[in-house]
Amino acid sequence: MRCNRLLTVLAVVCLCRQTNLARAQQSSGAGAAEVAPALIQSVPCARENSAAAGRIAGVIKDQSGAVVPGVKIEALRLASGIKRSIVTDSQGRFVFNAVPVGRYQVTAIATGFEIIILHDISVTACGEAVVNLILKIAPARIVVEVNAPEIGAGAANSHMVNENDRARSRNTAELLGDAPGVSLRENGQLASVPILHGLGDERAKLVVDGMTLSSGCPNHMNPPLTYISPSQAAQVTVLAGITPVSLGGDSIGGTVSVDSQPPVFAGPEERLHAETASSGFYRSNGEYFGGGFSEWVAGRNLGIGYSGSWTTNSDYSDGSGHKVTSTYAQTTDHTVILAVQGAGNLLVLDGSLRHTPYEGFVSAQMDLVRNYAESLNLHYRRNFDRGVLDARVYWQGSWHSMNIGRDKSTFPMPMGMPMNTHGRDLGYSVKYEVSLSARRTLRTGNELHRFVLDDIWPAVAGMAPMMGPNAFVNINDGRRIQLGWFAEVASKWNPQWTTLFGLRNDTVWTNAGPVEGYSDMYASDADAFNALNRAHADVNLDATALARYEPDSWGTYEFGYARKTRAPNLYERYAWSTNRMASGMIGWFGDGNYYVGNVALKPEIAHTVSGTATWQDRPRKKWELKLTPYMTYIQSYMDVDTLATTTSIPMPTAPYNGMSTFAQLRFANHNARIYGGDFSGSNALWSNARFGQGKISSVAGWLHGERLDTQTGLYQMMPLNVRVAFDEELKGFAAGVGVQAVDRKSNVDPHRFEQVTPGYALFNLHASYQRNHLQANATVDNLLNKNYELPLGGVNFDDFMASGWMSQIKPLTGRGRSFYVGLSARF
Ligand SMILES: [Cu+2]
Repeated sequence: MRCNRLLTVLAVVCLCRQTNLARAQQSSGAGAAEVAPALIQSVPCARENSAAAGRIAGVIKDQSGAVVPGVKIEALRLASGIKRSIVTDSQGRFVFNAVPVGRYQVTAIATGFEIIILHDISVTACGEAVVNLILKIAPARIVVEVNAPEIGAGAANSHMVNENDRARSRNTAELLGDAPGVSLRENGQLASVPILHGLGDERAKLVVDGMTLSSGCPNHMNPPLTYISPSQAAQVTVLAGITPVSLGGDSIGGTVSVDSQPPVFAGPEERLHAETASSGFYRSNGEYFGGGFSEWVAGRNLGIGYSGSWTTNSDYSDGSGHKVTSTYAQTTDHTVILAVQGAGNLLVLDGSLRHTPYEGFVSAQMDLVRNYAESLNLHYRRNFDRGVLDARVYWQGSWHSMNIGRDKSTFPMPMGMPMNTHGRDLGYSVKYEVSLSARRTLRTGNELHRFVLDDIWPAVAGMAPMMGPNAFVNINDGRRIQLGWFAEVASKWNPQWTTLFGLRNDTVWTNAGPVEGYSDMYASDADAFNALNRAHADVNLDATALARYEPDSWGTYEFGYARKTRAPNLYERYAWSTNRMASGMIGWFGDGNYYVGNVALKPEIAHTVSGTATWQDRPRKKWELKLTPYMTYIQSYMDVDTLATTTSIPMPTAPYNGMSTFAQLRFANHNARIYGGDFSGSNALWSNARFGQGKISSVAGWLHGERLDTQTGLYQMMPLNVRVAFDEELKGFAAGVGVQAVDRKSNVDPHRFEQVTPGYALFNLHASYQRNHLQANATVDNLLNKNYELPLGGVNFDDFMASGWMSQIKPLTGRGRSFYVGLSARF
């Protein structure tokens, strides 16, 4: 049922079609339902069957080996969209007779068990596709995607979001959780930004329900993942390694996709299919409250739904009991979904409103005082017997305001400093995937993304010439248009070797209109900027080559090379003022420095070699080990040159002299290199009816980033970090304990005066219980109330302001101990 959007996200290479043995294998990251091979056998054709029909049959058992009667089995024919369903008999058996030849998605649904989805089962003429499944008891409504392994999956991590994920996440970026290769930059309470292998923010491609969205703010207070709430997010996919060109473009760090629940229509035996979900939670540290509600009603061909959520919180306290100011936030969202299907066609229209009335940014000089966005997203999908056509057109408008928030009372100007941005995203994508032969799949597509931005700071009465009498025009009609084309071919040469080759071209046009400052004191910069030729066209070429080798049942080895390119964003090119106050408003780094754009900035080009080795005992899925080493050389990495350093404060009302040194930096291209490795592993300790399932798992990452001309560290490189978790599940009850250890961050960026942060270890506990439609979750984060500095948290600018700008600015401290309780219901 989830496959429509999932297929888009993963761009599934269905390599199993040509073989009789479609070895069904569970996708990474989603728990451990055991799945027996889906085997296609020849069966005697019944005379009454047409020659173009076969059967799907199997037996469903639980983990103790007992057959499970009453399991609902659905078979969806991908070409026609026609779904048949059946219930297993007293022996756990099911048979779909006389099903037309083609590709099917088979889903097994039973109360109290994980839902299993097999995406691509082939039915041949007079053949029988055998689907024997072993269901796993589920504490929550967990969906396990099962598929033939696809190339490019080595470094991919995809999981269905469940209540346990939501319990540990304050925002949607945190749903990426323990995915190897991912770290998060702290950015307000709602706007955390993923960093993949050291390449973060706009260096990674962030896709929300298939839409490419832009941060319409010089401090990236509204990055793409803020436009889908954790309660609406149903699936998260991270590609931190070599990304297929069909999923990349205008990015160098990899791809993160977050998708909401795709529509589910009524089956043949239902008149109406209805789903209701509601949830509420409380988190003690920072007084978080929130809740979500969704309703979905569908007939066989038409469905309509609503989902909405609301959260609010005040400031949190760190492990020393110190209140970390400007960490409050509130947000609310509403989405209406309309979907139509028939004869292999699916059309979905989403409309969303999102409103964030306030959000503090402790690392920035400004806070968010309003962000309002509207979006429309129209998605069309058609399944053919040999392929899939996927098309989308979308629009989003955002209205964003910054000013001095309620905690920054020591700001030297009580009248504040209003700044307003208005961003418009408009885009489309058309993707076509087709089986060229039994062993070869072609994917090709065309995408357009257009972003228009205005960034205007109104005059402040009585503050001329520093902040009046005119409005400060920071970006005037900034335009960034990306047009991309790609083609890639996946080939299965023999049972051991699979390859993927792709080429992609993205042309990025940027431009911005003439600007002016608050007054004549800004005129020389403005005149110089207005005299420049500001229109740029960057023609970028990306290429990916990947190979996978599966010599035996224990190991899979995937390795390859990618060339990826990202063109500058509008602020990197067009932030024009070298005035210290004005340039202090630019910069999404949380470091307190002042940034100036560079019209001559070139695109950055990353050359990456990487490999993933996976070892597992495949038949039993008891253990798995995965290792991903990587090395990236980034030509023309968009870093900075120092224009000036200062220890005095650029505020207009008083000649403050600080004790901290800040830099005014101009964006500039310099070559850089990042290398590192990810490790993940899991081992089932026990699995039986009496003791349930016990599992130990671990994720670790290490990397080193270096700018090559100065041989200095790159900004915000996550130090060595290791997570270990022990989890137990029994009869609807699940509990676990985890530890996260982070090394001292000593490889820092001297150009930004980035500070060393000490190492630390955090312990956490979680428990959940599910009964029928209800689930309760409880967690304790930072159990020992450890006081620690966030390696990717930037600085605490609020404390620096509160000291009268007269202290050494310090790194941001993380949250102290916090209790969480949540309750959710699904019908
Ligand atoms: Cu902002």
